[in-house]
Amino acid sequence: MPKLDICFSPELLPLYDLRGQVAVIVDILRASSTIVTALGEGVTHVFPVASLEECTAYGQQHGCLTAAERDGLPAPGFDLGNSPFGFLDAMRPVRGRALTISTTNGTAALRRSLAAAEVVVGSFLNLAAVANFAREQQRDVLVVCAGWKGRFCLEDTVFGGALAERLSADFDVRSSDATLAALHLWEQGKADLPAYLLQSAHVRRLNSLEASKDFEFCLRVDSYANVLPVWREDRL
Ligand code: 3SL
Repeated sequence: MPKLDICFSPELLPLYDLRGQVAVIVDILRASSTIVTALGEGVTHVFPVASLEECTAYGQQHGCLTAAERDGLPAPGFDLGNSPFGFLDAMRPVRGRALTISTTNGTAALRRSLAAAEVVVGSFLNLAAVANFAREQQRDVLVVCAGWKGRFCLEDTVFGGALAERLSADFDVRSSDATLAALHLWEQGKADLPAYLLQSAHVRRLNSLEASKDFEFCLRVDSYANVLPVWREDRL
């Protein structure tokens, strides 16, 4: 039976061998949720990049939309920040456009995970799509939590628990302490996810930046149940 494990921070990635595995990159608040929303709203493909310089260069090279965030705020000089609502604005339709995006933690975590056999982006919004893909692949899965500047983030780990619960019939979710811990956290929070995650550091950070509506949006389980960002060549 394949195994599901959880890496609590990209800083811990050197402890894992990603080769042959499915890496699920998770930055619930907000990069992975925003990427899923962008594709769900008709963006054709996404170039996730680590640096702002690459974001500018991809934007010019591909003539695509650019989105960038640093420390929770939109980085100056780009079309969009990292709010999923940037892709839901009827005044600025995104359907049919390509996108390049750079965020503090999420896109950097993705770029650090490319040794995996398959790299996908996970969020509560597309939990079903990620679970279905993992079942089809029948490979070990590593949930890579983007965290915050190398530190543990509650919401990313709680997502790991939600995915482990969905896959518990088909995957070994009991042999890693990290997965067991995530399952416990999910069990604590699942009845009322917004209330449970209100205590997390990044929610407090977003609230201070007046981005609390993003927080509620990012917790809508399976609202883009068929959207699966999969890494192919240089894009999702
Ligand atoms: O660090 C990231 O990747 C972002 O998702 C953080 S924020 O939610 O935009 O502050």
